[in-house]
Amino acid sequence: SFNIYEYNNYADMLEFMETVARSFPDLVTLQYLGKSYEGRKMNLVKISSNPNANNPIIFVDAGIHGREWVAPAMALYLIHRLSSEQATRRSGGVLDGVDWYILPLVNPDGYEYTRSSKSNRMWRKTRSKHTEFDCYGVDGNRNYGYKWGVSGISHDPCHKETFAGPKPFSEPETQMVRNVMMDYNKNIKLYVSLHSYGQYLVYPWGYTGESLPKEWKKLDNMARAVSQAVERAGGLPFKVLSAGRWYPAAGGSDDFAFGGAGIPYSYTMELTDGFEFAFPEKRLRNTLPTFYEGFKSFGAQIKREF
Ligand code: 0X9
Ligand code: ZN
Repeated sequence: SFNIYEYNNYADMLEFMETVARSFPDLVTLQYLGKSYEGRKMNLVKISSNPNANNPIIFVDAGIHGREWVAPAMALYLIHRLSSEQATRRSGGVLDGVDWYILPLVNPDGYEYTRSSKSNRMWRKTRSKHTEFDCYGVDGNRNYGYKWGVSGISHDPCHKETFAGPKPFSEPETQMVRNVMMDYNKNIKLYVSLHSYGQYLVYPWGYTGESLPKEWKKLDNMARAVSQAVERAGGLPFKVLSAGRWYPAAGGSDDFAFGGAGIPYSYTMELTDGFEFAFPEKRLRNTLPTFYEGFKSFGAQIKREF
C-alpha cells in the first residue's frame, strides 16, 4: 500500500492520485492522457485554486528514466504538499496565482520493469519494440523532436542507454508529454523534468555546449535562487549550468519545451548525490522536504514575473 516516503509501485501511485483528487475536488483534478506502450494508464494531476483565472502554469514531470526512482517519489511528494497545504491555507501563496500540472511517472513500463527483479534494476529506457531484434526500449530523453539526433545519442536499438528511437516522438510516453506542452504552451511558463542523480539543475541548450540561449542569464538566476532555497532547508546545493556544458545530448524534453514549445523557463533537475540510482528509501523523509522548498521558490519566482 502507498506511503509517501517509500518507493511505491505504479498501481499504488495511481490510487494515490485518485485519492488526492477525491479528497480535494475543488483543487485537484486528473486529466487522462492515454496509455503507455504496455497499456498503463497515464494521468496528469492538475492543482489549481482557481481554474478560471488563466494563471501561469508550472508543468513538472518525472521518471522518464525507469531506474531513477527518487524522481517520481518527489513528484508525488509535491502533489501531496501542494494539495494539503492549500487545503489548510498554510501554503504561503504557492497556489494563489499559479497552477501546477504534474505528471509523476512518464515511463511506468520502465519503472515497473526495474522493480521486477534485481537484474533489471538498472533499466533506463521505455519498453517498446521497434525491430525484429530482441532489443527493447528507447531513451525517452533522446526522443523529443528538437534537434533530434545531433549529439549524445545512439541509433542502435540494442544500445541500453541512449537509443534515440527510430524517429522523433516514436514513443507514446513522449507524445503525451509533448501534447501537454503544446495544448497549454500559452500558459506554461516553467517546465521542470525530474531525474536522478548528481544534484544538478540544468537549462537549455542540452544538444550543444557551444552556445547558450540569449535568455540564459534569466534561466541561470532562477535556478540559483532555487538552489539557495534548497540549501537553506538543509539540502545540498545544485550545480547550475546549461545541460550541454555538462554534456551535450540532443532530443531531451528540456530542449523541446524551450525551443519547440516556447516555454520560457525549462530545466532538468537531477536529484540527490552520493548513492547513484540507489538513493536509500530511509532518507526520503528528510530529503524530499528540502526539494519542496526549491519548488516553492520556483512558484514564487514565476508568480512574480508573470
Ligand atoms: O542524459 C540525460 O538524459 C539526463 N541525465 S540522466 O543521468 N538522468 O540520464 C540529462 C539531460 C539534460 N538535458 C539535455 N541533455 N537535453
Ligand atoms: Zn534521467
